[in-house]
Formats: sequence, C-alpha cells, structure tokens
Amino acid sequence: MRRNIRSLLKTLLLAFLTVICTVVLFRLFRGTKQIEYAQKHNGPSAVFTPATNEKIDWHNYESIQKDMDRTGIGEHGHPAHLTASDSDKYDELDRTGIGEHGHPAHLTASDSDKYDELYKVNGFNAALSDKIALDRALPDIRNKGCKTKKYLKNLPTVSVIVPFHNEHWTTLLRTAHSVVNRSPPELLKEVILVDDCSTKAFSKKPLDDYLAANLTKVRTVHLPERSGLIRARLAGAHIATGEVLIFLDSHTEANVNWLPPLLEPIAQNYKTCVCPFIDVIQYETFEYRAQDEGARGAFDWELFYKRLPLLPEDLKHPTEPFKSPVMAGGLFAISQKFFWELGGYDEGLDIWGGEQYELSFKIWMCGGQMYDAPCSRVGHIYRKFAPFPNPGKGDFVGRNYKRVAEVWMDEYAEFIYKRRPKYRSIDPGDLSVGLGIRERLKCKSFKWFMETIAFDLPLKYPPIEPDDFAYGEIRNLAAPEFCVDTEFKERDQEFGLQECNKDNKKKGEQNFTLTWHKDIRPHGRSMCWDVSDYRDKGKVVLYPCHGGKGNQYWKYDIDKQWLIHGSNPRCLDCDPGQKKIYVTKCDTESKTQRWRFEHVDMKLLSNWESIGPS
Ligand SMILES: *[C@@H]1O[C@H](CO)[C@@H](O)[C@H](O)[C@H]1NC(C)=O
Ligand SMILES: *[C@@H]1O[C@H](CO)[C@@H](O)[C@H](O)[C@H]1NC(C)=O
Ligand SMILES: [Mn+2]
Repeated sequence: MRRNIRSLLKTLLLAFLTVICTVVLFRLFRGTKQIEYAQKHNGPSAVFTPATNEKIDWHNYESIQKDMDRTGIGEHGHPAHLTASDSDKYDELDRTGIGEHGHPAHLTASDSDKYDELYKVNGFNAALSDKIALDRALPDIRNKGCKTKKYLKNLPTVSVIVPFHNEHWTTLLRTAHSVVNRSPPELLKEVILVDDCSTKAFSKKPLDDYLAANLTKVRTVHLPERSGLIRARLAGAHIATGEVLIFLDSHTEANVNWLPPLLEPIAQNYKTCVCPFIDVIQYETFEYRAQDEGARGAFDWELFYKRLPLLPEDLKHPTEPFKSPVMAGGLFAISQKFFWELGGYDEGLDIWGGEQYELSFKIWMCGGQMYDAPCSRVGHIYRKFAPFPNPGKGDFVGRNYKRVAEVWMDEYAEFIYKRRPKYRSIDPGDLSVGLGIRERLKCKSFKWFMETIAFDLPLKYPPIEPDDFAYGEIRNLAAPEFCVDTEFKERDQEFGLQECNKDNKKKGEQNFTLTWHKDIRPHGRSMCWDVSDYRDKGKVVLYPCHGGKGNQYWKYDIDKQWLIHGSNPRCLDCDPGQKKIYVTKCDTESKTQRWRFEHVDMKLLSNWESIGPS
C-alpha cells in the first residue's frame, strides 16, 4: 500500500517536473521576446486612474503672455527668409547663439555656401533655423473652443521620446525646448532623445553638456550602432519611466497646451492611443500653419498612407477627439501599460516603414482605440527631400509590409500582393511573436477592422479596382472634326479643341479616361480635368488628380451625350471657331454640348451610383 502511494507520488512528481520543464523550455524557445518585454521596460505597471473627475483649465497664461510679447525672426510662426537686406536685422535679433558659426552682417558668399550645404544634409533650410530662437512663439491656431476647454485635474505623467539620426542641432533643440516650455512640469517626467548613432559632432558631448546646463529634464541615450527609427523608439520606451509614452519626431514644435488633450482620453481608458494634429512647419521659411482641419488616417492597398474625411458626427464636435483608423506614424501618445501589453513594436521590423500600421491594427484589433485630438497641435517640418541614405539592405520596407500583412491583415493581404507581386517571394522571417500576441490577446479579425473602423476606406480605396467607365477620344457632335486635346499641358493650364488625331495623324493628347474615381485623365498621366471657375463659361484646366470629386467630378450621360461637371451640374460646351471649351448651363437644344466618348462601358455606366466615390 505504502509502496503504491510512494510510486504514485513519484509518478506525480515526475509528471509535474516534466510539465514545468516543458513550460519553461517552451517559453524560453517561443516566448523569449514576450518575457523580455515584460522585464525590460521601466514604466509603472499599474493602470493610471484619476483620483477625481474634477476638470481644470490647464493653460499656462504666464507663459502664453511671454510668448505673445516676443519679437524677432520667425516668431509667432511667421515665414522668415534669408536675404541680404534682412541680414542686419538677423544679426540684431539672433538669439540662438549656439554652435560655432559667427553671423556676418550681410549675406556673404560663405553664408550662402552654408545655406546650400546645410540644405543638402538636412532637406530643409537649416541655416534659417539657426537664426530663429529655440524657444520661439507659435501661433495659436486651435479651434476657438479649445481655448476654454477643461481637462481632468489628475492626469498621468509623461515620457517624451524623440529618436534622431543626424538631426540638425537647432531643430532638435527647438523640439526639446518647445516640449519643456509648453508642458506642465508636474506632468512631464522626462524627455529622452535617442541618438541613433548620429555622426554629427554636436550629437555627443556638446549635446549632453547643453542639456545638462540648460534643459535638465531632457537627456540623451546614444545607441552604439545604427538601429533605425523603430528600434530607436523601442530603446527610448524601454527606459522611460512616465505612465504615458509620447513619441515625437526630432524636428517638431509642440504648441500651446498640447499635453492635456492627449492625456485625458488615456486617463479615462488606458487602452487608448491619441495623436495630436500635425501642423506644417514649412521647410524653406519655417512658417507655421495648419495642413487641414483634421482627417482620419487610412491607407491604400500599396500601403501608402492616406486620409479619409471626418464623419458627420465628428464635424459636430470640432474640439472633441475623433476615432482614426490608423496613425500617421511619428507623433502619438500611448500608455506604457497598453504599449507593452501589445508587445511594443514588432522587433522584426527594420529601420522604418509599416510600423504605424502594425501598431494601429493591433491597437484596434486587440481591444484598444485610437483618437486624434484636435486641441493638441504639434508642428512638424516636412522635408523637401530625404537627405540620409537608408541604412537598410534590400527592400526592407517591403519586408516590413509583408510582416504586417502576414500577421494582421488575414485574407486582405492578398490585395496587397496583387499590386506588389514581388512581396509574395519576400521571406518575412519569424512571425511567431506577433502571431502569439494576436492569439494571447484574442484580437479581432482584420475583416472586423475593415467593416467597423475603416468602413468607408474601400469606397475611396477599393481593394479591387473597378474598371474605368469610358476611354478614347472625345469628339464634338456640332464640329465632328474636333476632339478635346490637352496637348501634354501642365498643372493650371487651360486646354481646348484640336483636329482629331485619328483623322489627320496629328500627335495631340486626345486619349482620355473617365476613371472609376469619376474624373477625366489624359492617358498615362495623373492629371485631371478641373473646373474651379464658377462664372458662366467656366474654364477647364489640368490639375493633379485628387480622386476626391469636387472640382474634378465628371459624369457622362450617354443618352444626352453630355459631359456633366460637378455636383451643381454644368455641361461641357465649346466654341469650335475659337477651339475653346468651357462649362455652362446644360441645354438639351445645344449641339455644341454633345460629345461622343469613343469607348463606353455601358454596364458600368448604368451602375454609376454604386461604383467609386458617391
Ligand atoms: C546653455 O544655453 C546658452 C544659451 O543658449 C548657451 O550659450 C550655452 O552654451 C548653453 N550651455 C551649454 C553647456 O551648452
Ligand atoms: C487609350 O487609353 C486606354 C485606357 O487608358 C488604353 O487602354 C489604350 O491603349 C489607349 N490607346 C492608345 C491609342 O493609346
Ligand atoms: Mn519627420
């Protein structure tokens, strides 16, 4: 009996040990990354909960007043220029005094050399940046309602993470100064500049010294080898101690009261990611302006970032955060807790590209939500060109996209491979970590994401492109020797009639497509017929296609043989004597308003309403 018990115990113990070993081995083998994530990061692990629902006005009026009183070049986001006649003034107003350059009273040959040289390595007017104060004032271009909006008195603390590689000295420091100056000190725990192995001399000791002396909340981490944007962000996040992580680009400027609108939605639900509005700092003049009044982030099926219009309910509340399907990428706030629950970024993503989709998809699909906050605005320099060579080998962006598609996009991945057949043969590497997260968090399907969150995306960016409605020459019935001819003209140029190519073998540009976007384009070009002239006989010009109807909306009425423009419909008409075309009131009696489109897809035309933009 006793022996039996002993042997039973032995068996149980053995079984128990086997289970333990298997679990340990399994985790070591498959779940290393997840365990590392859980241990590596420094942030608090508890969910932030506000102790009170009280709301307060977070504006710092003293600092706002100080900003209002500032004068000088580039102040208040006014456009600035480097010109000889201005240079006396530059000298006088120059407050930066950083770096080794002495400013000449007039633009000398060496000054304009410096302009060229700095432009070349930065892709923006860095010489001008050096003349603008690091703590310049910005215009408050928020919606009026933001100025009186109150936010929770209890908000989580923040670590701002700014990865950079060879960022220009003054644009980097302006980023840091703007964050420190425009954040409530009790909320801003730290700013971490992650130096992704920059080669510019000031990125090392001079930067560290400057921060130690002038910006004690800001510190740098110098990565020992070039890691790329994605791993640099992760490196910053791993050492951050704030409750919320905010990622910024290294050439940005935070605007007035930018922080509370980003933090409140996270305080209310930690599984929330919030993006600020991204304003434009013009690369040549450093002028600060809005890019628009907000849009929802999206993508097309080559994974180019796109934007969708706000929904009617969003428009009703212009100061409230609205849901956005995907983030633009560089600027966002997320709680440490949620970020690491999601596994951070996929560490298999190289350098840059696709990470904004990876994070956005998993935020939505794994129980979170993403908002854009109109009352939080951050300016960003959109470079004129990309100055740095990519450190990656081969098509690293394609490989990143394939990883995202394979882990998150389910059957929709096929739409991408249809357009980019090369992706089919790319080896995406080990996907087990991402797939493990999907399983562990019981994330929803991509179909759910498309139908619930990005429900209006397929209308604008159909996964399967519809065929075009019509193509070929467009011949006038009153003057059948004439066809519309855009003559290879460019943006904003008017065009009219020419003798038809077919009749006299001339080489005009007369092959047009009425696309499923409901615009008309000359064959092989992304230029569209555009009418913004609302007078009678409004002129028709070429303009880059925007696929968004409006001034570029055209419809072919095959019965009346009308080419109808716009939602307030007018008809294409012509003056054959002058070879001119224009739009005017439709008239069933007019023969000059009748056009023959060479090839028409009758079936598609009869389904007009259900295809493309409505
Ligand atoms: C601190 O800032 C001042 C003013 O911009 C500058 O002159 C000084 O060099 C900075 N200190 C260091 C150690 O860089
Ligand atoms: C005219 O355009 C259509 C549609 O883009 C194209 O299929 C066709 O080959 C073009 N014809 C000529 C003669 O270029
Ligand atoms: Mn950028």
